[in-house]
Amino acid sequence: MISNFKTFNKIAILIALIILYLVPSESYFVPRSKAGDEIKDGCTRLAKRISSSPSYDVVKACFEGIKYDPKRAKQMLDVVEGIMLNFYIFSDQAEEKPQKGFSFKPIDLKKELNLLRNKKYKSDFEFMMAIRNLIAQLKDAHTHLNIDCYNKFKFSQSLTLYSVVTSNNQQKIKIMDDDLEPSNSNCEVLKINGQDALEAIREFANEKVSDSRDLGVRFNQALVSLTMRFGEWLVAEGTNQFADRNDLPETPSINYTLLCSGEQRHLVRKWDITFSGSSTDFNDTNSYFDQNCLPNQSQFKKKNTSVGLIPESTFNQTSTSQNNKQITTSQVKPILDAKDAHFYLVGDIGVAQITSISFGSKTLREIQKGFQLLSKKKAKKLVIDLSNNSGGYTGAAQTISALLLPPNNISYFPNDVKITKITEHLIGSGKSFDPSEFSSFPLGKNFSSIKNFIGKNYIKRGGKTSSYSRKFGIKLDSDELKLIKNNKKLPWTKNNIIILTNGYCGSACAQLSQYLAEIGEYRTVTVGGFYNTSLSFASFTGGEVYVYSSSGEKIKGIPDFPVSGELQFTALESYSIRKKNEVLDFSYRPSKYRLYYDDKSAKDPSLLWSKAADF
Ligand SMILES: *[C@@H]1O[C@H](CO)[C@@H](O)[C@H](O)[C@H]1NC(C)=O
Ligand SMILES: *[C@@H]1O[C@H](CO)[C@@H](O)[C@H](O)[C@H]1NC(C)=O
Ligand SMILES: *[C@@H]1O[C@H](CO)[C@@H](O)[C@H](O)[C@H]1NC(C)=O
Ligand SMILES: *[C@@H]1O[C@H](CO)[C@@H](O)[C@H](O)[C@H]1NC(C)=O
Ligand SMILES: *[C@@H]1O[C@H](CO)[C@@H](O)[C@H](O)[C@H]1NC(C)=O
Ligand SMILES: *[C@@H]1O[C@H](CO)[C@@H](O)[C@H](O)[C@H]1NC(C)=O
Ligand SMILES: *[C@@H]1O[C@H](CO)[C@@H](O)[C@H](O)[C@H]1NC(C)=O
Ligand SMILES: *[C@@H]1O[C@H](CO)[C@@H](O)[C@H](O)[C@H]1NC(C)=O
Ligand SMILES: CC(=O)N[C@H]1CO[C@H](CO)[C@@H](O)[C@@H]1O
Repeated sequence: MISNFKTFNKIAILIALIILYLVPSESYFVPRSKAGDEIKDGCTRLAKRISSSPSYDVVKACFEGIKYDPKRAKQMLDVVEGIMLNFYIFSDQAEEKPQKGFSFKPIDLKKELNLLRNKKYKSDFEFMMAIRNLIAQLKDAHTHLNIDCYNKFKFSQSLTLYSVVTSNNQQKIKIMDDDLEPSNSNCEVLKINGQDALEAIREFANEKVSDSRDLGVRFNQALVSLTMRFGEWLVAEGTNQFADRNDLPETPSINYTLLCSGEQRHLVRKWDITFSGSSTDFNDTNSYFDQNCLPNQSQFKKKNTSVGLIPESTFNQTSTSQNNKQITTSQVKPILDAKDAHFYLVGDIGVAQITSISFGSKTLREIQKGFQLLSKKKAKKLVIDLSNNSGGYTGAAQTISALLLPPNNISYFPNDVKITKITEHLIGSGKSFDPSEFSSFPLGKNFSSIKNFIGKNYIKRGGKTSSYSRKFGIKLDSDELKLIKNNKKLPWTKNNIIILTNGYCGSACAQLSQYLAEIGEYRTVTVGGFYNTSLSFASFTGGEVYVYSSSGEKIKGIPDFPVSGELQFTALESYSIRKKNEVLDFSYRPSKYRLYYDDKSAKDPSLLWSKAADF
């Protein structure tokens, strides 16, 4: 077997070499001056290993072999500048200093993009990552630039990390499960690459995680979160970011110093690399580039709207680890399961655990039934666990708010959109921004005309004055309105409803939790984060999110997306109702009460429900 494999390998190498020497230097190919008969083209080496786990060095060599093309780079910068300055609702706000409690750098996008324009790059990879990282520094989970060429690999340490606060208030990093060496599970991590482990994760969360403007929430996302699926706790997709990465890591391996049952040991762990690109049908840099980096022309769709609304959660919540966990607390009694909403009784406490907001009217009816069942079973309190919830439809968030809060309440925060020469043309019936889908705020009337919707609202932020539309709400559909109308009043009030999150309750989930906290005055509890440091109960509220991509529609005035990939961005912003001019994304709202994980609750989060109910 082994010798067969070797022979095969040699033949393949030989063929590849012949091709290399026959093909004159191609535009994407960077010749290297290494001597010997080793294959010089990184992507050729990668092609041989693509279906097993390719090595870190080979992936890196393939990426770095793709030549920097000033023309393509200029087009990419023009796309990002055009989209971000015209559509990105926070382009001015991002320049302002963060409110106390948040942690991010103010960014002048135009200035930063100009700096990137004037820099020299060794490769296309270096350039594309620089622009991707600039967008990531906004710390807005709704807004990111994905480059298929370099973001179609998953780099995994094959282990999950978590953090506990011990009974004597020490915060520690630990390994939850090690898929390769199970004997490392439950060990404490003392050091990572020689640095204090807690400090290393904090630094990683600060620099590399962009899911929240709150560092404590980013810290939670750097570590593992469990989410409920099919009656089991699974690793929530998008968590465990320190050990599961989408960008090429800085080093080929990570060196952990572990403390296992009183013994210190070192673990040097390489990245397990898998590829999910559009095609494995490549055999050198040139063909890798054509297959995985260039836009796929046949995918261009013919639609009316220029930018596609993504009402759905963009984060899949699927398992990345085989180590599923059952709910161990015997006192948890399932009441009803409705897609991503699970209803339980824990003693006399009702629990609604909601892990997404991507609900249609059928699921919303089930959710309504879940609340009613808990009421029928005489639940004395209601804990709404919104941890690990990346959102979904704003209409569903409004409907759930309306089911819980007293009737005749407006159930949404007002929004607006940026008005520029380019966006103005996209406002109208059947277009990207359709005023007939919106109602005026606070009166809830229809907008009489496009001009009426656009209004004359100039707001100064970050030293710049820009124009914004009138404030508006997003209309509910007839099913949602019917559901609310026929809702039977629930027995709980702000004195016995508690919202629990790990801070990662984003988008439509943030709309829901922040509305319930602000208008319903519900109590909020968060878990995780840093010891003795307050933590936001919601992140990236946004309003609505749009994408500009290589496979979507074109926008007049913005160049085509030059590579296969997408730029996703926040297009609508939501405002507080009580503090009229406060933009929710930039308003630091920590939870009133705090919980920390211990060894048991990190592995079975249902243990937190009765603790949260005690506040
Ligand atoms: C590489 O791909 C090209 C185009 O598909 C093909 O013509 C060539 O034979 C391939 N070379 C090898 C070594 O597979
Ligand atoms: C791992 O780190 C420890 C100290 O933190 C060091 O002694 C050891 O040599 C390192 N191992 C490798 C392979 O880098
Ligand atoms: C999210 O993950 C954390 C950490 O494992 C857990 O405590 C929390 O309860 C989870 N929440 C949901 C809704 O899955
Ligand atoms: C391009 O897109 C079409 C349609 O989605 C698909 O059939 C085809 O395989 C794609 N080609 C590549 C190279 O990804
Ligand atoms: C495109 O817009 C026109 C005019 O607004 C409309 O009549 C047509 O049905 C739309 N087409 C699609 C595919 O939505
Ligand atoms: C999410 O999962 C669905 C079904 O499992 C799949 O079709 C879809 O491509 C996934 N989306 C992402 C962004 O991974
Ligand atoms: C407001 O607009 C909706 C369409 O979105 C329409 O059905 C409704 O009749 C309008 N209401 C008034 C008062 O014009
Ligand atoms: C918690 O932080 C406060 C200041 O923010 C400090 O006064 C207090 O001593 C801290 N408590 C513990 C137990 O570390
Ligand atoms: C927006 C709005 O009208 N909110 C109200 C909802 O109901 C509560 C309690 O009745 C009021 O305090 C809010 O002002």
